[in-house]
Amino acid sequence: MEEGVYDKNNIFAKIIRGEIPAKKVYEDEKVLAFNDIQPAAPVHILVVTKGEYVSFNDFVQKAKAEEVKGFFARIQKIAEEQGLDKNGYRIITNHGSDASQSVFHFHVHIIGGRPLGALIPGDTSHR
Ligand code: DGP
Repeated sequence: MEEGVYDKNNIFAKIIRGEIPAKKVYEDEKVLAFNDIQPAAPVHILVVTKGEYVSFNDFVQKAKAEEVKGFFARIQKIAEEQGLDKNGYRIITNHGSDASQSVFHFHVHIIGGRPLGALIPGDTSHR
């Protein structure tokens, strides 16, 4: 894939269009949240924009401030609704190859439901 070019046939675009099933957690006109197919923890939700952004960079550079704020405010609400506030949770977004981004439609992982350990596997510096 050419870097920075949005592919309308990426897997999350297909989930948004209803062409591929997903276990939806939340949906409105701008945001969709669904369970990750390979959960890393008891709660592992992907929150995606309905707007066509390749990654975090693309989203922050192109989306209006209101959309950026609304997206992150929604992540907080979903985490709260999942009961993650009390014990904590982690949000992750992977941009590009060093971060192993594998789906090129901007998304944030909400991960929680157990102690999550090191920030990066094998790295004990944040324990
Ligand atoms: P990332 O590395 O940040 O691009 O993570 C992409 C995530 O998407 C990864 O945790 C697995 C998940 N995923 C990939 N394909 C599907 C799918 O078809 N359905 C669901 N629910 N999740 C998927």
